[in-house]
Amino acid sequence: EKDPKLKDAKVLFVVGGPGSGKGTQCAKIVEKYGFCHLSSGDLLREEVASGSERGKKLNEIMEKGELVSLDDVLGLLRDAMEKKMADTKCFLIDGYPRELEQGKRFEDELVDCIGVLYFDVSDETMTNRLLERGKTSGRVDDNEETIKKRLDTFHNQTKPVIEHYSAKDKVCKITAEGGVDDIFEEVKKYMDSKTW
Ligand code: B4P
Repeated sequence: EKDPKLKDAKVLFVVGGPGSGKGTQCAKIVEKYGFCHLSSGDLLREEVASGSERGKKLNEIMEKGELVSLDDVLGLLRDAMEKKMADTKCFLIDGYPRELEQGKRFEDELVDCIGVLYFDVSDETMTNRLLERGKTSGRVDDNEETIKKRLDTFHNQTKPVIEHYSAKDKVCKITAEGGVDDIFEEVKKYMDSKTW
């Protein structure tokens, strides 16, 4: 049963490997198109920062580069979306779904997605970006060992999500090796091709 409170929500999933530029491009989309940006990673880090028992458990999992439980992420997203519905109905759901079941549960219990924006980047580029960010980010997962684990998690668990939505013709794949503004030119073409 879908969530009646989210019946009019328009959802764009934003996926890609760790460091593929999801967060960076979402910030630019918000600036130009005024969507509500919900990053599953940011929501989880906020929970960790609150110092709650639940946050401590989440931090251990993120430190290992693994996926936290589906119920935890879905609950955070649902709460955040319901709160924002009064301001906007257009949502960028960034970093989600990271496994097939996440996509299914979201669409069964919340609302269907309009499309999936996929940033395609080589492992080498993603690793370099994250190591660079790790110099100043203070994030528990921006180190060489965890980055390797996160890339494995992406290839094993998130790639099937992209295949699933590709088969439904819902994926816009963007080659995201270049500079931030060049990539955004491609993103705009997709955003302008839809009615939001
Ligand atoms: P996330 O927070 O989603 O982290 P991420 O994959 O690193 O993406 P991020 O948005 O940070 O990277 P971006 O490409 O913007 O997830 C962290 C962890 O949380 C996961 O490993 C997992 O444990 C957990 N988690 C999150 N969602 C979950 C879910 N749905 N289910 C279960 N667990 C979940 O930026 C990377 C860097 O590259 C930045 O420094 C940026 O400045 C730079 N950059 C971006 N674009 C660039 C470009 N074009 N050129 C050069 N540099 C660029």
